[in-house]
Amino acid sequence: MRVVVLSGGVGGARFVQGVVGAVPADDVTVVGNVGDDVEVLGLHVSPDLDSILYALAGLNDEERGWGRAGETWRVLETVAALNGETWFRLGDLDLGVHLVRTQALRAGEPLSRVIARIADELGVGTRLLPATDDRLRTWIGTGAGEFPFQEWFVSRGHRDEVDALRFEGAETAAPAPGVLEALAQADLLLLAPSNPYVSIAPILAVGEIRAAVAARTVPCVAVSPLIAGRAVKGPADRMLARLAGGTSPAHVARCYEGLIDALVVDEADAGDLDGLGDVRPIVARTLMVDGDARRRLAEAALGAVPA
Ligand code: FO1
Repeated sequence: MRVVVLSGGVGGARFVQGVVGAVPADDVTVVGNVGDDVEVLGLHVSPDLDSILYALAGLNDEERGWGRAGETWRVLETVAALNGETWFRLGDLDLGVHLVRTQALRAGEPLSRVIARIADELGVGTRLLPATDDRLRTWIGTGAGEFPFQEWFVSRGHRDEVDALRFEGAETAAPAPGVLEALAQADLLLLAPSNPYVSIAPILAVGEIRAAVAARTVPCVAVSPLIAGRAVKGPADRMLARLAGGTSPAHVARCYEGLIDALVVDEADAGDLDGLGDVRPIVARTLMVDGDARRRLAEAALGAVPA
């Protein structure tokens, strides 16, 4: 069964691990968010793509959720001693990837090719594609002003309530090579349990990707990132409450109106399924504590396609 997963970073990466545990790795294509990408210390950082790469390569730091296990911070210490930019913490192991990526991008290589090369070197057998090779950046509109995503998320600790989102560059962004082909050939589309507003929406902001998902002839299943109306980590619940008017499964489903056929919800939300309309609920345990839990969650979503 060929599967395409649209995914953000940390939670999405854990879900992708589960999908790869449930179907052969080379049947899976992951389309990752680049709206979080940021230039730090002159380097191009792709946090969500890297979280997925590190998770699939078994190099990720489970506890922190982002970056590499066994990370050290010697370079950052030097940067700090020199009064350089340290608000976005780049570890020594992580920096190697940013150096290689930035050099390749400056030499004119598209991001999709650089990511494919890095994935190959890390022994990742799953195809990981950025949503687009074009510049697409998420901006967060708040009462305190509009901020680039990472400035709001990391530097301001996502404390400001979000009033609006803007995906700079999305109007003209083209899907990265392979994205539309993968969507056309898939037997199942999955939306990972990532933040609908800042992880999945920037992918769907690429017009041709959204149109391909809307025109699908195969099931599309989203996995809710909320458990009992709360985010496991991060601002998804606050954003849903403010922007969608609530945190029930129906509010999550409404973020994907016309795009999904089923929504995987946690057992804790099984009593709160009103208002889903045509969207079929699939009740499962969605907390991805370990490899088994991730695979079981993936299997629940994959079950939307009859074997
Ligand atoms: N998140 C933080 O909260 N603080 C950081 O300093 C930070 C650095 C960082 C470096 C590389 C990377 O790939 C991710 C990093 N993240 C950091 C996580 C990142 O901001 C978020 O995981 C995503 O952008 C949200 O999906």
